[in-house]
Parts: sequence; structure tokens; C-alpha cells
Amino acid sequence: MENMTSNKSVLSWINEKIDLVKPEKVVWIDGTQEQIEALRAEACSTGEMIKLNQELLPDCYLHRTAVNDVARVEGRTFICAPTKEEAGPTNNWMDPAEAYEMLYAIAKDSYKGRTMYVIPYSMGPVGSKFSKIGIELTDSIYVVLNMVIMTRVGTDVLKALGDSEDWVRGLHCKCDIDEEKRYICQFPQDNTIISVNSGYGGNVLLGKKCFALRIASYQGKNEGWQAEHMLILGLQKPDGEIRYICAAFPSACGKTNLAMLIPPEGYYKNGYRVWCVGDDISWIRKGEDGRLYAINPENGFFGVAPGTNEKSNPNALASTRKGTIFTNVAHNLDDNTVWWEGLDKNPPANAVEWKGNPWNGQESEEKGAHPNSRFTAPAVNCPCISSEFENPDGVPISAIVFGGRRAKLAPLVYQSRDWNHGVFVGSIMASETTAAASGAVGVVRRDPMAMLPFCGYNMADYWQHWINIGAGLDPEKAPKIFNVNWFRKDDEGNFMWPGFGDNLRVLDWIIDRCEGKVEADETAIGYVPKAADINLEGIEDEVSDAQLKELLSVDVSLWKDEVAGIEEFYGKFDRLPATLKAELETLKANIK
Ligand code: OXD
Ligand code: MN
Repeated sequence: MENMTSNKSVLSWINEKIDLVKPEKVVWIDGTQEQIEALRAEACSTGEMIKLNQELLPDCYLHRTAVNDVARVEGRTFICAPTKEEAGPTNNWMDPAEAYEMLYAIAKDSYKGRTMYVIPYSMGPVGSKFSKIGIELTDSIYVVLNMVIMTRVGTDVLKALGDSEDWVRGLHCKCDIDEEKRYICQFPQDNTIISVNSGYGGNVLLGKKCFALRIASYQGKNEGWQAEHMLILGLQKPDGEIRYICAAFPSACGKTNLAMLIPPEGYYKNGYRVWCVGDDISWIRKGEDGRLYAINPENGFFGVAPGTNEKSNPNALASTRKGTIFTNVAHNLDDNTVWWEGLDKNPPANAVEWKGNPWNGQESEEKGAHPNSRFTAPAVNCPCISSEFENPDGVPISAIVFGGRRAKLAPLVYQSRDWNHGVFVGSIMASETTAAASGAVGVVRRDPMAMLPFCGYNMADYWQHWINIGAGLDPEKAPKIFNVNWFRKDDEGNFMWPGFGDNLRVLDWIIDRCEGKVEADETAIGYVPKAADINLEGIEDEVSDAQLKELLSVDVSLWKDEVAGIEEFYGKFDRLPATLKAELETLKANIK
């Protein structure tokens, strides 16, 4: 097949990699429908994908990964910066020269008898000043077809790149899916990613976590912008105006649900709407008017399937009804559709579970879908996709929200006193772990700005970058920073807040605070709503006044323990910004 570009840096890099992995042939992905169709057919002919019921789920397919390859592998993910110090205490580090040598030894000849697919892709609308280009080489059709959904792929991208050398190099080799030789390596100084021995999305769709967060966070530090693990939503109020919010939550903590929220009935009637700009990643930079603007660099949703249903997220469910790839969900053989835990109360009796074994969902104790099973759905399918989704200039941000799963401690919502205090609030985020990464589930760990697994350089320098960004903003124009916790539990272990659509009640307060329309109580940790300002109309049965008070309370004795945890965490960082040290001292003084 002919090369699709004459860009010398692209061609010489690809030729080097061809010499290394020795593919049988090379196919450039041009993004045309014919090519996509042919690849789908090929993947079905080899069993890599299963074509689903085309009447109920047009252009939808099912894929099963290897059983040992179902989540991101944080322990095998490395930042290969020149020194360990540059990667920082929270990243795994490998010397770049040693990493290249090891990875090339694994990759050598690994495409023998296989096809090399060359995927030119843009993160962000092609040609936008926010956008960045990457090229991923892969020997997996599944990866190609996912990248086609998740990013903008094809000829236009190479046209936009022209002769530039500013693009991210990505090499993915499936090899033998050997866990012992699985490595996800980022080389931020070289704009390079190498991923071997995995076929799971977060490890192999290199545009997503590897580029749009790890490499891009480093690029952003050098170029004066930010790459964040944040959804972007537009909140339309009864006045018809739309205000935008970026929100960071750790993986599988409901970013997709919040980004596509359906307002409670009373709110809906009054004209409230939520528009989704993105559900996972934000690229943020200052606009000409001095405000911060954000784009979603992705073009689709790689969402967690279990728990997604008509009630929890009808918009996400609707997004998966065409052109979607399902990974590691159950296959209903009766009607050739898919099922997962929490979809409905009617599991199929005649099915195949995620590992590929026969499964009777009515009787089996085993799960039909893996807890981290996914859908890869085109953003355009989403009924509440924002009209600004393709806007090359992004959307102006009114509020930044941090949050995690905390059964105790963090109140339903609080506002930071100012930008630097907000950076502190983000830096001390902690959350119970989920199935999105391999390892124990439900353990509280520090996850600053939800970037622990995704920051491409020293986390202390990343915090300093946040502080620098704030210093460059007029405080009047800077987004206000908040923390939320939808996951507070009572002493019996029951969730105290209904969550989902009712989270709008909290977003509404957040926007009112941004616009100076509502007072708040100043506490040791920041501003907390006055109970009367959280509207409980319609959920009085679920949330009593006493419960709301409890949800908004700040328990100083718990915060004393928390401070000890923060000090221990901060103790890891030689380069901790003085500003954050001072914020911690303020918190300590406040809870005395
Ligand atoms: C994701 C994750 O897939 O954070 O978005 O794991
Ligand atoms: Mn994520």
C-alpha cells in the first residue's frame, strides 16, 4: 500500500519500526467507510470480533480480551524520563535507554505474519489550536476500530500535520499478551509511547491515557496549558445560558454519568439541561478574553458498561445503540445482543459470559460481564452531546470540580477559598479504588486531581504548574474550584445522597456560587452550602433535612486524621510547592 504522506519524520520512524517488528504488510488507515467495513469483516472472520444483531444494534460488535488483560496495569506503566526525579515519586520510572532496549527486544519480529496498521489521528478537532497529532502503529484490528471511534482518524490528519515533526509516536505490539512482559511506557521527552503484550483499551488505545494525559500533561507544562482527567459539561439554566464545568474524578467514579446527567423532573420542567462536551479528558488553555477554555480531545466514549442503564444514564445507553464496540460484556445468544450487570433485571439464560464460557444469567452466581467491561461509542450518538463539541476554540470554564469516593469525611460539596486553596483541595484528593485498574478494589488511596495514574512527570511540578496557571489568571475570571462527594455513607453503610440526576442540585449551587448569587458558611476546609440552599424538592423522602445537614457537616476529628494522611503523602515529595505546604499549615490551624 502506498504511503499516505511524504512527511520525512513520519516515514523514517515508520521504516525503522518496520525493520524492528517485520510485518507481513503495512496498511495505512485512511478513515474511509469502505476500509472500516473491510476491517470489521476481517475481524469477524478470525473471531476477533462478533457482529451483533444489526437490526437492534446496527454496526455494533463484541470483543473479548484475554482473561489476564482486562484493565489498565498501573504497576507496569512507566514514565521513561531522563531521571527518576523527573518522573517523581508517584510514577514508575525506567531509564529511557534501558527501556528502549528492553522494549525493542520484546517487539522484535513480533509482527511476523501480521499486518502493521498505521493510524494517523488527531486529539481534538483537526486543525484546532488545541489539537495534537499522533501516529499509532498496531497489529490489532480491534485497536484500529476503537481508535476510529475514539479519535479523528485518516487522511485529513496527515494533511493537517504537513511536514511538521511535532507528533506523538506510538508503537503497540500485541505479542503474546504475556503479563510478565506487559509494559506501557511513555517517553515524554521523545513524544513517544510503546505498549507491548496487552490488548486492553486503556493500555493500547494510545491516544487516550498514554497521549492525551501522560504525554500531553508534560507538553502542557512546557507550553503553558493543562491536560486533565476531567469531564466537561454544559449546564443550561432556565435563562437559557449555558455555563461549563470541568470535573475530575478517579476512574469508574461516575464521570460519564455526570457528564450526561438528566435533570430531576422539576428542574427539567423549569428549563434545566445538561450538555456533554466530554466524559474523561479535558485540554485547557487561556483564551484571548483571559478566561480558561477547554476542549475534549476525544471523539467517543470508552465507558464502563456495568451499572449503565435506562435510569442511571439513558444518554450513555442510547450512545451505545449503534456503531459501538462492546468489550468483555455478556453475549445474549437468543437475540445476539449484549448484557451486563445492572443493565436490567432480566439477565439472559442462554448466553456466553465475558471469558467466553456458556452462561445462564438466571441461575449463575458468576458475573456475565467483567466489572471493567466497556463500550466504545461515538460521541455523535449521544442525545445530549453539546453543540460546542466540535468548537475548535473550546468552551469557557466557570467551575472546576474535584471529587472521589469517600464513605466518610468529605462533605457533599465545598468550595475552596481561592485558586491556590483549590489546588490544595485537588492535591489531597483520595478515593476508594475501582476495577478500572488491576489490583485491590475499595482501598482509599491518594489520587491528586484524579491524575495519579496519568501524570507524565513529577506530581510536585504538576502542582506547581497548576499554581502558575492560576497566577496568570485574573481572579475574577479564573474558574472557582470545588470538591464534591456523592459517595458518603451512613453508619449502616447506606449511601446518603441519591446521586445521578440529583447531582444537578449540587451543580446548580456551584454555578450560583460562581455567579455570586448565594451565600455559604465558611468552615475549616472551605465554603459549605447553607442547608436551605440545596433544593430537595422531589427527594424529601430520600434525603431528610437532618441527613442533608449531616452530608454538609465537617467533622473536625476526622479531618485531624486526614491531615496526618496528607502529611505522610506530601512527605514523599522533595519538590512540594511552598504554596501547598502553607495551605496545609492553614488547614492544620483551622482544625485545631
Ligand atoms: C478510563 C480510566 O478508562 O480512567 O477512562 O480507566
Ligand atoms: Mn478515565
